[in-house]
Amino acid sequence: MTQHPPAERIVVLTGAGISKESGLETFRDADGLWSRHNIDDVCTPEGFLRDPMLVSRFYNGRRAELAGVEPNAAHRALAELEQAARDGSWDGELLIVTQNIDDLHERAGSRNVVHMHGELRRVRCMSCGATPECQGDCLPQTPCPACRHPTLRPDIVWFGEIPMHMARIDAALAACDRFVTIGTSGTVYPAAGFVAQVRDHADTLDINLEAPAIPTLFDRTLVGPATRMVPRWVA
Ligand code: BV8
Repeated sequence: MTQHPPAERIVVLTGAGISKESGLETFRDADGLWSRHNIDDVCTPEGFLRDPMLVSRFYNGRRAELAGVEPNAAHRALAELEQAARDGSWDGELLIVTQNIDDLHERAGSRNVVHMHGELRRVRCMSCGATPECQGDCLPQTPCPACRHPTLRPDIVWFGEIPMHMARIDAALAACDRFVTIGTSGTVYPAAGFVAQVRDHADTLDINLEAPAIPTLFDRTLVGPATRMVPRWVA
């Protein structure tokens, strides 16, 4: 029997704003991470080469924070929508492409999640390429569990590095009929360019505390906190 494509194929792009009400900081809000950390020092490969201890401490601190927070109603609403597709009560397909490196989507129950900027809960060995889980601190001298070399780095995409899973993301964007952005300032590429990539074939919606910088980019906008607006959109 031919497999009919689902009635709706939705791609959701999330940014730091979806995790804000869980207690994690955003980047570009007034009190955000970039108000206290210099991007070049902590979010570039050059910064890591210059001072691996500073960068390791930056990510160790965010990993420690992550252990103390929980998914919120926005993460849970997306997980429930995916569950509806799995149990057949919704004839659709949902892929979450996240710029976030936290694991709150997964802890809310989402399985179709692509981390295009990497994940806090993993590190990467620059000698053997292993990407072991990392629950606690990882320091420049921490030996890789696979090859024992002290050459671990955060498994994170820094500025100037190529985002992960781009082929899968581009294929999903080309096939989607609805594209929703949640809690992102739309300032970092290539993620910020996704809406332009889909506008000719998908309905586009932005969910954010503020109206989008270029409102004409989206067919619709829902302005308000993610924990209120995402469950309303999913319902
Ligand atoms: C690449 C690491 C090539 C993880 C991050 C000149 C022009 C255009 C582009 C460039 C340029 N020069 C350089 C570039 C490329 C560069 C770039 O885009 N620079 C920008 C700054 C101009 N990009 C890159 O280098 C990327 N790589 O381009 O490689 C390539 C591309 C494709 C294919 C092959 C090769 C790599 C970018 C990744 C950098 N890594 N972080 C980490 O430390 O977390 S970026 C960082 O910004 C985070 O990943 C974050 O996710 C991302 C985006 O930020 P947001 O998530 O949007 O967060 P922000 O704070 O900005 O906004 C929060 C929003 O939430 C706000 O709108 C707020 O209103 C809202 N909000 C707050 N509270 C709530 C809420 N919304 C709802 N409810 C709430 N309660």
